[in-house]
Amino acid sequence: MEKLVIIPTYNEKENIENILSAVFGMNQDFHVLVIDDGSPDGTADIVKNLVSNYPGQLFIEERKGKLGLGTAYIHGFKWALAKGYQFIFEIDADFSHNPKDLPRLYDACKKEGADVAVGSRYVNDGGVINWPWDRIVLSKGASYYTRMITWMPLKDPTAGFICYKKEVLEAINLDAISFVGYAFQIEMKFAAWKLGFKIKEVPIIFQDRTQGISKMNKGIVKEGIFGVIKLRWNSMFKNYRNKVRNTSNELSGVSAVK
Ligand SMILES: Nc1nc2c(ncn2[C@@H]2O[C@H](COP(=O)(O)OP(=O)(O)OP(=O)(O)O)[C@@H](O)[C@H]2O)c(=O)[nH]1
Ligand SMILES: [Mg+2]
Repeated sequence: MEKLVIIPTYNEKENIENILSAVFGMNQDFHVLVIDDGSPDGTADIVKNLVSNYPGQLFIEERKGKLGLGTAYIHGFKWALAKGYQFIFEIDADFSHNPKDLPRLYDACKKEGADVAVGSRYVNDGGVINWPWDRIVLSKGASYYTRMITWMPLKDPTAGFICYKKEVLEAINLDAISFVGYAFQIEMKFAAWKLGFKIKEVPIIFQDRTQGISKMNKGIVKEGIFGVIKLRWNSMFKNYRNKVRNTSNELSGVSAVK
C-alpha cells in the first residue's frame, strides 16, 4: 500500500477511461481511487466496468450528488489513511495534469525530503498551455493575491496536482478543512505549511482540458477571494494551528468511509 492517486470526477465520461489507462499504463504501482459525485453522464458506470481489468488497483467511491471537489478529496484522504497508503496524490480527470508527472511528485516526497510536492505552473520550467487569457489572469491573480494575504511562500497555491505524505494528512484535522473549490487547495497547503511541513514545488506544464466541460463557476471564485482572507484572519487571532491539528488518535470519520 504505497501510492494512491485520487481522481475526483463529475461528468468526465470523455476522460475517465483514458486517464485510468494513462496512470496504470506507466506500470509504476499506482493505485487509483475515483470519487464520483453521482455524475449524470454515467462516469461511475464506466469506472465500475473497468474495476475487473485492474483488480486490487482501481477503486471507486460514489457519493449521491455534486458535493464539491474539497469534500471529495477529504473523503478520499480518509479512505487512503484507513487503508494505510503512504503517498496520496491529487490529480484532475481532464488531463490538465499530465499523469507522466506523477513519478516526479513521488520522487520529491520519497527521495528529496518534501512532505508535500506541488505540481507548479509558476516556477521556472513550469507553464500553462492552451488556457484562455482570462483563465490565466484569474489563476495568476489568485496566486499573487493568496501570497500577498497569507505570506505562504508558494508560487502556485491554487494548484491541484499534489503528492502528500501520509503523515501530513494524519496531522491535519480533516474535519476542520471547510472550503470546497480552489480555496480548498489553498487551505490544505496553508494548513500543512502552518503545521511546519516542507512543501516543494515541482515544475509542471498544465494544459487546458480538450474533452468535457469545466466545473469552474463564480461561487468557486468568490469562495477563494473571501476564503483566503478568512484563513489569514483565523491564523492570526484564533489559534489556527490548534484548530487545524489532528489531536485524536482515531482518524475522524474513517469508519464512516469504510
Ligand atoms: N467528485 C467531484 N469531482 C469534481 C467536482 N467538481 C469538479 N470535480 C472534478 O475535479 C476536477 C477539476 O475540475 P475541473 O472542472 O477540471 O475544474 P478546473 O480544472 O478548475 O476547470 P477546467 O479545467 O476549466 O475544467 C475534475 O476531475 C472534475 O471532474 C465535484 O463537485 N465532485
Ligand atoms: Mg480542469
